[in-house]
Amino acid sequence: MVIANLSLLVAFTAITAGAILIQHPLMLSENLKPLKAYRCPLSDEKAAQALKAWVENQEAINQLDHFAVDIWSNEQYQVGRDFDFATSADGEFQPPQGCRILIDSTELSALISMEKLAFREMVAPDDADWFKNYHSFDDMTASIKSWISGCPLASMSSIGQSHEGRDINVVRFSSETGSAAKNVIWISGGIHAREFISSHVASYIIRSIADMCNSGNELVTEFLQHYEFAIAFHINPDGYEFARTQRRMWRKNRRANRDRSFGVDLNRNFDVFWGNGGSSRSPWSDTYMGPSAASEPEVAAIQKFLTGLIQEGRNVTVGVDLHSYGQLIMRPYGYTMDDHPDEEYNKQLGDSIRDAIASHQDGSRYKSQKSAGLYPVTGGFDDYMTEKINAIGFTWELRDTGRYGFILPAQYIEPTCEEVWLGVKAMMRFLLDNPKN
Ligand code: 0X9
Ligand code: ZN
Repeated sequence: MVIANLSLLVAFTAITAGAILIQHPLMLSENLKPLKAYRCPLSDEKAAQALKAWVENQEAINQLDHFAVDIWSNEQYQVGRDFDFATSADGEFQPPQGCRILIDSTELSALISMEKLAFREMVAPDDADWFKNYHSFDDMTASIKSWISGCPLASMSSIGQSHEGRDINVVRFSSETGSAAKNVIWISGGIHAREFISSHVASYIIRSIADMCNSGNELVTEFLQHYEFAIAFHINPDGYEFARTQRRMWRKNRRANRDRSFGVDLNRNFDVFWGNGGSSRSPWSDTYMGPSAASEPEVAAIQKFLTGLIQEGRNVTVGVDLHSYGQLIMRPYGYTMDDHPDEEYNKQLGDSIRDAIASHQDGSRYKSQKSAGLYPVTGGFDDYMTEKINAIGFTWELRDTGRYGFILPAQYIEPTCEEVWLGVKAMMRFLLDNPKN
């Protein structure tokens, strides 16, 4: 889970030789400073309000001083939920009442160090250990090219570039015959930089479908008679590379904002009810909506690609946007708890994905729910899919539920990929058995 990065508000001003430098202490050494994570159960309204007041006060302190608080949960303080945050503050720091340490600083630093070691650029694309490691954007892109190279149904193309000029790549699997020429399933990973597992799961899905070209797979073969896959494995590559090499908890893209802050939350920038709640106008916020709807090149590229499909007469049936963490299969809507007209169908599909994930031998328990049930947002990719593309816009929050949070140790990459692949297969089966049109 999310969200707002109050640490970004920790700007301090130094006056050096007449020049004013605004710096964020974490920019200098975030990965060197010990971080620890806390969990605060919001057992009743009083506890929720007390925590909200504490965070708001902390925000004020952050602007003046040095306690960096990085919120991992959302800022809606719902009773019955947990509120998770990390801080690099030292011994003087007093957590709010009722909060307990979720991951202590020794463990969190060890996890980050171990994760750095798990980035193996030298693992060959066909190595059985590929999914036991994390990978840079370039390494992942090269590996995917290699996996699909022998598969005539597959192609990879760039639909646009990020702020820093990296490609937003889409891998398409299409038999281009019959109704497959009409229906498209979209899957994306990496929209939030620090959610490393999401792009790896997207890569696993690509590899599993590509494997069909070598070994054959009845379900995939049948599915591709009726549907095309379009899989964008890394839609925020700049953010990912920044999180990977400089600030592990980075969430947004890397737009240079006017006020010297950086980044827009791409999952608040889509042209759907943009700026109408659940996002921030402050460029320092981790949920900054951006200067205008679809202002970000990454978002504009995706919207152009998807609307282009519609103009070609294609039908985008399902859009899945992969995130972490929380283990949730979330269906429309994301901005309101109102039922979608196809709520029954969407719920059945979501529930079947949840059940398939749990059926894996190490399968995790996911919850199937509406996206707005987590918290309502506007400008989200899921609602863009639902409202503007007429697809079922899903958000899947992958492992875990907070034990490791965003820093999911590398040994869990493979089981997470495997269980989610079972979910994707259940989705294929469901769509074949219950065609929408
Ligand atoms: O806040 C988000 O963008 C998603 N959670 S995350 O922790 N991965 O950042 C949840 C988005 C759910 N979608 C909507 N409520 N529309
Ligand atoms: Zn996310």
